[in-house]
Amino acid sequence: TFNGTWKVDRNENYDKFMEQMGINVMKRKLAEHDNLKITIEQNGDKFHIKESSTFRTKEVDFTLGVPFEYTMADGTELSGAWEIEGDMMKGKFARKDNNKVLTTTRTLVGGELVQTYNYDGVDAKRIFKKQ
Ligand code: MYR
Repeated sequence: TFNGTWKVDRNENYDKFMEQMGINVMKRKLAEHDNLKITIEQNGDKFHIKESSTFRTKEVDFTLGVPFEYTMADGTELSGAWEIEGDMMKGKFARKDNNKVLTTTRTLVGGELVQTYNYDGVDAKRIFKKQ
């Protein structure tokens, strides 16, 4: 189960990913150490997510397979949906400003939550530990 509170522990290639997203170097430096914490509550195919970081706190509700809107910390707006395939959450979102696709997955690996990101040919990971 993905349920619980997860605190980011480390990032892989996140700076390059953010650069590809067009985020400037000052924001990237701050985002690399944003202390992101996500609380996931899944009930059937409905999810309630609480996100908190040095940038903001935010709550998001979605249903698997149903498109919703999400605004990133820098204001970039995305639209898309999460699905579950096997043990993996798979998200496919499009930026509203340029229609380019951002894909993301969540899996549990050795008690850690691994979130992958792909945008425009660049992959990154953020790895979270359970609190
Ligand atoms: C959630 O499940 O946490 C809420 C919905 C997430 C939507 C997609 C997440 C993409 C976040 C991209 C951040 C990239 C920063 C450059």
